[in-house]
Amino acid sequence: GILIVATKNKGKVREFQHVFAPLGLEVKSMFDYPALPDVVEDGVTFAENALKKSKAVGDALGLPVLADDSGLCVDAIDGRPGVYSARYAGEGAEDGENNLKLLNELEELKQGEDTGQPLLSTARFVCALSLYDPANGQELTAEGRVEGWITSEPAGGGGFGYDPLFYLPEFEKTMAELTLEEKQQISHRGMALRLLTEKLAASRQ
Ligand code: ITT
Repeated sequence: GILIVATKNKGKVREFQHVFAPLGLEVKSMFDYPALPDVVEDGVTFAENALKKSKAVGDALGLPVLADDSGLCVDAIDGRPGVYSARYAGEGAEDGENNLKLLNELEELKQGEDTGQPLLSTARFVCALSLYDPANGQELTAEGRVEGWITSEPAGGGGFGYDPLFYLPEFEKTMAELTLEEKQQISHRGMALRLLTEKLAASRQ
């Protein structure tokens, strides 16, 4: 079978493939449907944006669609960038530009009191998933999160986005230093996927 994920983020696609390929599901993304228009993500919550994406693409294709809206919430800057995580340094910004902007902002905050400490603020990754089936209008939502710290010493080549800056004290590693498998076990996306699977099973009983 196939699973359509309403995303243009290659990092997300890789993580969904890692989970669903062993189950015999081929993951299709918006790279496979280039004619579909971009969805405007103007919701104020992750869940709202996830539903906008699954609904727009699901209705356009007439097939069940999974969507992921996610981001990084940093405590020292009042939870930003939050739902603006993908475009923090501007529309179409690269991961590196977003990461640099975040580090600069946090370094500026502690100007004058150089602590020499690499850990700049507590933070969390949040992931909202929405599974929408246009055949019956059913929508399932699940949210996952993971707590960590923003480090001024980026590390790791895995993952995507803010992963090199997201330090996990219990692993003494950043998210980008984990394997796909390890990230899946602890990440906001992994948690949301497990919750969604449970909800899906319950809804089919
Ligand atoms: P789609 O909307 O096409 O799925 P996007 O990248 O625009 O792709 P979002 O609007 O959900 O997706 O923004 C999510 C951003 O949050 C993403 O671009 C990263 O910067 C960050 N992010 C989300 N999950 C992450 C993860 O697991 N690791 C690192 N950064 C993550």
